Amino acid sequence: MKRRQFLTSSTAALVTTGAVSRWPARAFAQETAPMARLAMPALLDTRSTGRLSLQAQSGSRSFLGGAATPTAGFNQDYLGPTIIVKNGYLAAEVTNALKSPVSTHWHGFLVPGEHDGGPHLPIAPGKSWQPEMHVAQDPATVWYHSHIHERTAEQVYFGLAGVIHITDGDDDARGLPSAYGVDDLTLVLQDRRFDDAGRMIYDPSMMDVMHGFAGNYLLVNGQAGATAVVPQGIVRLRLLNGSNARIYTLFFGDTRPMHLVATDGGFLPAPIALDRLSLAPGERAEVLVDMSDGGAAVMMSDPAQPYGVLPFEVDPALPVRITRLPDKLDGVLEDLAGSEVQTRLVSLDMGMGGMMTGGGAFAINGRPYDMERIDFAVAQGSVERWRIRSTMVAHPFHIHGVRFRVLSENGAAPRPENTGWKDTLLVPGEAEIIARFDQPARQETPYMFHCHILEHEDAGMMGQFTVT
Ligand SMILES: [Cu+2]
Repeated sequence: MKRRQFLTSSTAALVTTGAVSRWPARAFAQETAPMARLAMPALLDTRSTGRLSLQAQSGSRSFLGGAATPTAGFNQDYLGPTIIVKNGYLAAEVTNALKSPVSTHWHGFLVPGEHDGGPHLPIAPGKSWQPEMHVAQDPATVWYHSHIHERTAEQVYFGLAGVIHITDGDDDARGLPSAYGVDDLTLVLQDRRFDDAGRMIYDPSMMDVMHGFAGNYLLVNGQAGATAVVPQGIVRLRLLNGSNARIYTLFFGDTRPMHLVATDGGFLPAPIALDRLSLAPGERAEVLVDMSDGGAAVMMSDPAQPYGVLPFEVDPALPVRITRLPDKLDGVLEDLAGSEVQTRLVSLDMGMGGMMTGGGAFAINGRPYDMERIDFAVAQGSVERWRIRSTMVAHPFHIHGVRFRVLSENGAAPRPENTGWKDTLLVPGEAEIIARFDQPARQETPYMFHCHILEHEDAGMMGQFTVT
């Protein structure tokens, strides 16, 4: 099979790099039909009710057409619905129908610690959690996932995650595609490991914990080998890296650009044309892609060792709503530099020495995560500058309860895709960020700050702080 055929075929979801190249490439190709059409997650629109109801439940799914695998999801077998939210009152109810505790962290929501859904807010089996929230933030693509300490990696891996669109209904005025699943696609990128029988497995070795658990297949919205079918115009892709550890460097095989319009925390002031887009675990990006040439295109990852992520096909029968790229957007990037009252160093530590003596291998500032220890207190409403330093590998760094700006990356100006509002940032080396901590978090329900490689986070590369 020629490389080009491989990359554009229905087995394009196979990740071919590294130790997994022994995988029988076409074992499940027949079951994943040649033109399986990519489906969107179900919609859960809260805009008229101000309410949402989620149930964490067990399920099973045959991802590759082979054996079925036990899974978990919110309201469904694997992953959860895409929740549409507008600013205002939002009453959530999350019920746990699983046999172990789960939580629901709203990653990107700017809500108080008591509503944040972190490790201090477990939902016991058979119980429910009812946070009554007030959403007041810019439109953005955020997400939700379980966040039980030492179990986050496994719970997210088997499906306890979903996407949230915060919307103000003004995307028509912005000239942005907004028809869900037609010209506005939600794409959850996850690599997963499958055994020879097609069962999804999670059995991290010590090396997997060191590097983060990587899969040998790529799923988009829980589907392997599917093709996105889009109208012959401008298409919006809301990308979430929902993988445990894999970092994508996305590009199109025919080199067509991606026009970045939003980062984790909201819109940019204007689109930024990118040939490549890095997306680390936890990060989101919204890009516009021009499909008006009617040609097929393949989104790929890793220019050095390319593999297919998602093929696109144009269906001329689909309604075309947007035919030109917007020149400007209305994202406002507040310049916080100079107003900081505190500077902190956050060292994301990973050392073999600690591992050999048992404990301490994964830590922040030398201390592994301890639920009973508050690492520091931030004054509510104050601006702080944090210098983030990665050891051994590039770690994606996430802070709960805030959005931040990137001041520098390795001493230079931030890369174009990191110039907007962020809540998760890949740090290869050192970066400086700045944020205003507006939301409160008490000692009982502090905010987390951590590496978003889920195996690192579970192993202790996490800390917690209050905002009072
Ligand atoms: Cu890490």
